[in-house]
Amino acid sequence: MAAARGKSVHTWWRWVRLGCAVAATLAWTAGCGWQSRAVHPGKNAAETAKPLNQRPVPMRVIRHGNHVELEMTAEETSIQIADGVWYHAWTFDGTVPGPVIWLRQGDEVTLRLHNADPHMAHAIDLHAALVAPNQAFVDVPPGQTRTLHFTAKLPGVFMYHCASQPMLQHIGNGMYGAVVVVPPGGPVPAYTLVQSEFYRNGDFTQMARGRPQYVVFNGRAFQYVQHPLPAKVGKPVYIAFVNAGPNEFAAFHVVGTVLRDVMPSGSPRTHLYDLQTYTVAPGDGALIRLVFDAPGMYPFVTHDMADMTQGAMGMFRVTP
Ligand SMILES: [Cu+2]
Repeated sequence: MAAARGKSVHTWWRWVRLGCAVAATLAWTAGCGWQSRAVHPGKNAAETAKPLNQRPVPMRVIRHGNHVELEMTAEETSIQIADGVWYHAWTFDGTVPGPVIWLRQGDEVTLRLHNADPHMAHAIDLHAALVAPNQAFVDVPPGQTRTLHFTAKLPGVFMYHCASQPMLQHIGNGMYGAVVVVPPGGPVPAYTLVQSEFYRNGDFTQMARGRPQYVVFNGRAFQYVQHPLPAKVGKPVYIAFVNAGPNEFAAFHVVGTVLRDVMPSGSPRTHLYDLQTYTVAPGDGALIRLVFDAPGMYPFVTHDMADMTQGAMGMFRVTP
């Protein structure tokens, strides 16, 4: 039995090595040099003479009872998206994805967004906020700060992202993250996974055509193959999953088990039980309960094989 499991993992590792090779080849052959006529994208990394690499400024969180004050910073920072591959990213707080915003249902939130990027305006759109977007999700010019207020009325697993135009480019360059709103007595997820894509040199042509160079969990290809996520036999593990896109659908699947309980958008009002694979559209999320029956290594992937091969694969290491 142990030998059979060993063989299975060996097979998946061969997939990973093949995936890395294919991704490298695609990266090398990808084209560039096209500008959209429908929208006017900013310069991509290859066109910028001296890309900024601003120091990450961590999110500031101050909580008084159910009043939560958040301070976030839009900035340009270089990040590592695969082994030896750096990307000139547009970010919230210097990381991709941006920080997870943890809230309790009913929290009154004040969010100050400071735009430290000298090149362009940025904005923030939080799917957890039920507000008028033309009032709340407005552009913040370079060097300025804007404040928005919302109440976390609904529990769930939500996306946030930059709302400045062209949004495809701002999200494609790294401006997104997860908001997790936990209801009273609700489970707190052990892991947050954000699926997203990177396009070669931030090239807008490739973004518009939907041809990613890498598809990743939490900003870096295959990172959880190299550093598996721990879990225990028989102990439920809750995953807050967000698909930031900007283009690819996620087909979340865990090899060797089923998704025992899926709450679409993380809403506790809907439960789907014992699914083999669950589709998460760009801009959506889910709260997923897993239970592992035996110790071993369990790959988690998007079952879109092209996307998996480009980096959207990780491992759970399950112990007794
Ligand atoms: Cu932006």
